[in-house]
Formats: sequence, structure tokens, C-alpha cells
Amino acid sequence: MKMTWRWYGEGNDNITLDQIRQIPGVSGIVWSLHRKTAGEVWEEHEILAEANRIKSKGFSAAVVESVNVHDDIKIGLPSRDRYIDIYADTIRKLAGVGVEVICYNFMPVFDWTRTDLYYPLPDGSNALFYEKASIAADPREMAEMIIRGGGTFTVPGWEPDRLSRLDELFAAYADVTEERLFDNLVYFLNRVIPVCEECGVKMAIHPDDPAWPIFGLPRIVRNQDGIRRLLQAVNSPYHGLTFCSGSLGTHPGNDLPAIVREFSDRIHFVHLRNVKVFQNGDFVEVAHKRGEGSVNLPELVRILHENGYEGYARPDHGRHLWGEEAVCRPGYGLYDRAFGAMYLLGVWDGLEEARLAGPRGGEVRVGAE
Ligand code: CS2
Ligand code: MN
Repeated sequence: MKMTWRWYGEGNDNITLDQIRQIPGVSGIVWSLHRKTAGEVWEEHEILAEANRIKSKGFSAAVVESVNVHDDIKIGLPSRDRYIDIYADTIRKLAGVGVEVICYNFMPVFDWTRTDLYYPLPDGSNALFYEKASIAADPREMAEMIIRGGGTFTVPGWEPDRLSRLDELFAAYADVTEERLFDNLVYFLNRVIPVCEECGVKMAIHPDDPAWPIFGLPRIVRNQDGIRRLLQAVNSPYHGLTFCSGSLGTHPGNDLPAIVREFSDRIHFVHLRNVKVFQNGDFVEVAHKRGEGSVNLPELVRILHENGYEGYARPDHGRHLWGEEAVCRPGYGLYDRAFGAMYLLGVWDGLEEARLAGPRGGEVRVGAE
């Protein structure tokens, strides 16, 4: 398991590469050209500059999250072919700088959705929270809160220019059922996966967050059956999954260990974070440690270890600690993600030690010399 860190780029993240270098075991940066809108061309020199900036600090730049998919592809408009060509071209260019994995999602209109970005936790920190009862029928109300919460940063999936076109977007999605969305995803994959096979890049779809439809928009990557159907529909090792415990873990019906087991050979990237799910279906993001929330991260790490997972991982979101919410991106502060990375690596190292000690290594031998 190779530990990585999501970084939003110079001037677009309050955290620097020099700070990230001081977190033991973090060997790679998960990056993107964050100022690009979906469907825009990524120029070779821009890609090269960003990858070199990351590599010059000693990090690998093998994972990109995300290359966003244009809504015309998700809706299935005739213009999709042009956007798919641009996407395929970006894949080729990314392969040229050593990118191995692209994480993306196929959620209509928005990325992750929460009702409160700074929900107070009993320990005095705060974190992203989702309250079922207060999810606005009209996403415009949520948008205002999210834009305000992002401060000087734009929150991915909630960019002001996209929000200004919400009426148009919702009208375009009016006939897009789950079935059509699925067909449109398969259409997209049938065009880009051959390119991936040719240049050695793995596509890793991120599950929907939360793991159910919202605002009347369809969502299809949210449970084990849906993931199985999708992976079978385009059956290539280059078409895989970003296993995100925090997204799939929002739905109590999802058996996370079973999902990791079943798709182990198609998981190319893992997001390991904890959520606490309440009786009424609300959830809040909490610390990575076992017992803090509803997800048992050491169990998931153990299964990955048993399966010999050699792919990339990141701690994903964290709580905002020690007042950092004043400066950081919502969910992407420094401290809790650093704790998360160390905790997960600690679990991994413990498993490695146990493996090296052999099956009898942990036994207390009574009466031994
Ligand atoms: C995040 C997502 O919500 C999450 O768990 O990891 O924002 C993720 O980055 C995107 O959906 C990937 O496209
Ligand atoms: Mn995630």
C-alpha cells in the first residue's frame, strides 16, 4: 500500500509540499489541474509543469484525482463524442508523465454533498456533516452555504459558474434515469478504456457520496451490486474502482469488508476515512481510529494486506483541528489527515511485522528457554 496525499496545487491549497514531506510514509501526491473545468483541454506543458513541481520535492505523481467528466457525457448528448476525445487525449498526455491511476466520478451535476461543513464534534473540532432532514429540496440553498464555507477556495463540484447554470443542467438531466446514466457510463468507458490499455493508465471510479440519489438526480455507483454490474459491463483490468470507505460507508446496507474482498483485483486506489452514521441516517466525518465512527478501518486495511494490495491509498477527508478551518479547504486540513496517514501506516506496519514473525510469532511460549 503506497500512501498518498491529495494536494490542490500551489496557491490553491493552504498546505505546501514542504509540509507534506514531513509526514512520514507519504510518498505520493494525488493531483489535478484544479482550475480546469470539465471538458477543457489539458495542455502538455501544464501537465509537465505540475508533475515536475511534485516530483522535484521527491514525491511520485502517479495518481490524478480528478479528470472531471463533462455533463454532456453523463447526459448522453451528441456533443459527448468531442468531450470523450478530449478526455482520451488527456489520458495519453498523463501517461507521458508517469500517471498510472485516474480517479474520477460519475455523479450528475455535483460532487460530494453535505449540509454543514463545520459541524461541531464533542472534542471541540468540527467536520463535514450530512443531515437528511435539512437537505434542501432546492440545491441553490445548499450551494450558497457551500460557497460561503469554502471561503477563498471553490469546493469541487460546486463551482460558481456551474451553479449559475443549474436550471439548464437540471432540465438536461430530466430524462436521465439510472439505466440511461449507466448506459452513458458504459459508452464512455468503451471509448476510453482501450486508450488506457494502450498507454497503461488505470481508471478508478469513485463511488457516489453520499451513497444514495439526491435532488432527484440518479446515482449508480453506490452499492456492491451496482459496482459488480459496472465492472462486469466493461471487463478490463484498466477499468477499476476507487474504494472509498467514507462514501460507501454512509449507507448502513453496504458491507465494506465484503466489497473490498469481492473487488480486490479491480481496486486501484483506496480512500480510507471514517464516518459516524446515526440511527436516522445522518452522518458526520470523524477520526480514522477504530471506535470513533461506524467504519472499522483496521479491518479494511487487514483485508487489503491479506490480498497483497500494492496500490495507492490516501486518508481522504479529515476533521478540522486546532482552528485550521479558518485557512483550510473544507475536509482537507493538515492535521487530521496527517494523523490518518500515520494511523493507517501504523496498522499496515503492524500487519507486516506479524507476517514476518510467521504464524507462531505472536504466541507466548510458556516455559521457553
Ligand atoms: C472525495 C471526493 O467525497 C469523497 O470521498 O474523495 O470528492 C472525490 O474526490 C471525487 O468524487 C472524485 O472524483
Ligand atoms: Mn473519497
